[in-house]
Amino acid sequence: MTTSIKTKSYSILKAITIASCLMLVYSACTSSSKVSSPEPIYPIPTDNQMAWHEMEMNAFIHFTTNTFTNLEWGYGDESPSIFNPTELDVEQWVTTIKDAGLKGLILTTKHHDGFCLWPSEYTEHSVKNSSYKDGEGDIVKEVSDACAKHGLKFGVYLSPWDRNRSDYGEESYITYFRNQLEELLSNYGPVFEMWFDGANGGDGYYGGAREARKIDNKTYYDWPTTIEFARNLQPNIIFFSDAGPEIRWVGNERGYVGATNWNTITPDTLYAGKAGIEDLLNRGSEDGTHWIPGEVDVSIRPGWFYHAHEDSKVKTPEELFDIYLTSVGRGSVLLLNIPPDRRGLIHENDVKSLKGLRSLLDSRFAKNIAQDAKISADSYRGKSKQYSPDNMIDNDNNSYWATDDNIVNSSFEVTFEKPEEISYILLQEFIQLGQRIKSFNIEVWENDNWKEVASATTIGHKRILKLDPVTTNKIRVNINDSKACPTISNFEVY
Ligand code: FUL
Repeated sequence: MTTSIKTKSYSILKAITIASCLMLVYSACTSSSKVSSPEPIYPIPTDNQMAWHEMEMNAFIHFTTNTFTNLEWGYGDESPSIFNPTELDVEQWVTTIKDAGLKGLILTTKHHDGFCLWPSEYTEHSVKNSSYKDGEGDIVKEVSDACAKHGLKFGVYLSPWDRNRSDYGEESYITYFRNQLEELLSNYGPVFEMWFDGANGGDGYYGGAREARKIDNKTYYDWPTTIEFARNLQPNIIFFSDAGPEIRWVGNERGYVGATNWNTITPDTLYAGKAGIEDLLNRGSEDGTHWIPGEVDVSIRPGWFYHAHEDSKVKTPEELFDIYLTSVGRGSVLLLNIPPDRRGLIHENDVKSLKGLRSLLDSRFAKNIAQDAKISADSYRGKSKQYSPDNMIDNDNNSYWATDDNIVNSSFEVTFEKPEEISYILLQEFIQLGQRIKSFNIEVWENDNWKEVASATTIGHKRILKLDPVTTNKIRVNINDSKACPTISNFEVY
């Protein structure tokens, strides 16, 4: 009896000891509390920039007297009375845009011709002297209200260059410009983005002077003061211009950012309208001092404004899909221009293309086969579950795979239950800790060997690689170089 009690207590003790050891080993392997998160690699995005990255696709709306004169750049002498959309329906704009999956809308409240889509109290050159609603209309209000109603974010384009104003080029015009900004940023609800165009072509009507005027792009607008003024009115606003401060142009209007696309750039010597910086803007700089990501602005038609003769030249769904790959698929945001016609409607051909784009996106990215695959990595940070490769397929962009600090090249692998045909690979970096990855490649398992099917440089918010379709049961992603330990939040395969 005594012996058996002793034996029993010994066994219990042994079991407890083994269990404690196992728990210790387990917690050493999985505990997250002991493993610190990677240090950020600066610069990093602000919360407002992060929200903008996540929008991915927005609409640009170009609408002014040009729609009625067939011009791209109005001279500034157009009579407001010619602005007469007879069937204007902003609900149609907003629902078309929303159904295509775009998240925001930026409206040209005033283009270079100076005509204002809202009844500004500082000029007569506006809707208040147009035929639209007998001068009682306010298109900025209609559009911002429709955006709020349908859950699209609303943004504003206000052309700095004004070919109508007699005082363009003088100090008083800057006051006029800021007064208009104040109206736009005070009376139309939240504004997520402000678009400052770098175009300053020179000649114009200028209140009847009809001459060429030159301003110094670098100093005339005093951007820092204007931006601070605007930010006081809309604390969450972000500013686009050639040179930022929050979003940069990508150096072309044809629909692509660089295949190498750093969200970082050094803005010291940049300013809106500066010539010769297109390549730099297209790629960004690996060692840039500021987070200023690129936005790809491109029109669904050849022109920015509606012209009936371009009805047959609307980009096809396939062309728009390619633009999606070279903008969103390279870590940028797509700003797709969809200009309303003279009726005040988005033309049927444009609606058709947008629907087509939506169905291509839905069908080509229908089923992420990485989701049900097994994933493993040759290393992960402190062997902590918090940084395990599973975080890349957990549908949660706030969790990520990371390696130890000293490891800047590392691989991960996904294995499918059965061979699958794959055409697209999608990766996302956890950019809240900075953009890190400099080069990576993709291999598939074929005839008992790894075969490279793609190689690329940067990832950023999102990278989509289109492959020649290949059938395989295993994919390996090799991160070959990174500024610091890589952090990847999402991996998808289609
Ligand atoms: C350019 C402008 O000159 C075009 O008319 C258009 O507004 C485009 C988005 O930006 O610089």
